[in-house]
Amino acid sequence: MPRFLAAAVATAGAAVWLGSAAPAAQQAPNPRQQPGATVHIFAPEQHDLYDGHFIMSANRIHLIGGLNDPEGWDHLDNDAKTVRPVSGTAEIDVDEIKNTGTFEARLKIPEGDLVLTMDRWNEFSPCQNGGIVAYIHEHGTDSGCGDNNWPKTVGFLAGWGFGHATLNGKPLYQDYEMHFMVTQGLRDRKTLRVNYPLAGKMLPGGETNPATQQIDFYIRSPQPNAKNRPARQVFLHFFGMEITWK
Ligand SMILES: [Cu+2]
Repeated sequence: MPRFLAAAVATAGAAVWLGSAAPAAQQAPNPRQQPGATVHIFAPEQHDLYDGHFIMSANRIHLIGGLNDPEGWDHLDNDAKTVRPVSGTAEIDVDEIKNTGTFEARLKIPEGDLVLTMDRWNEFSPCQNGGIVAYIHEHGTDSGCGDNNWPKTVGFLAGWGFGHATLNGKPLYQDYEMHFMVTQGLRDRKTLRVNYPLAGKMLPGGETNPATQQIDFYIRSPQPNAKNRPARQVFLHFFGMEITWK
């Protein structure tokens, strides 16, 4: 039984056993089953024709901050103060079932030609389902998957692993952690701001705009640095405002 189905059955069983004495809030968050959701869709693996093969291009890429920012930077930059457009694309061609395939971004940044390449997919947490997963809720404080650096959102496709970067053909980063996620819109299409945490948030679906779609991706050092946000020595972070499914 796929892991998500097993978790759902276990959760349902626990709810029955506990009866009406157990409020829904006490159930462990399930990244595929959000309490209060009014749309239910089938998981990818519940479709006869699901082939697990996602081919996507990401465009309108933006870099947050810069390569050589002095310590104390904010590379989440929800206010979009240090965001700049860069030319180039991110190309994804993966098998979500087998956890194989490629992620590569080729970008022109102020310092030159930057290439980010995923070298091996890796599951850092069970919700990542082998390193590549489709159709889960991620991030926020209650999605059941990921940290709260981003709002809770539907991840149409996400991948985690280790990769490297080159700048003008020379090694820049090696064996760094990488993550990409194609999600509902987190950034306003005009201001590029992330409205998170949202003051006076009333609704459970997270601080996203499901009328838009985008990608975030980063390469980050294993070395921490508490003065930076996120608290890493390196956290090179991009987002893209256009996604093409092929
Ligand atoms: Cu993510």
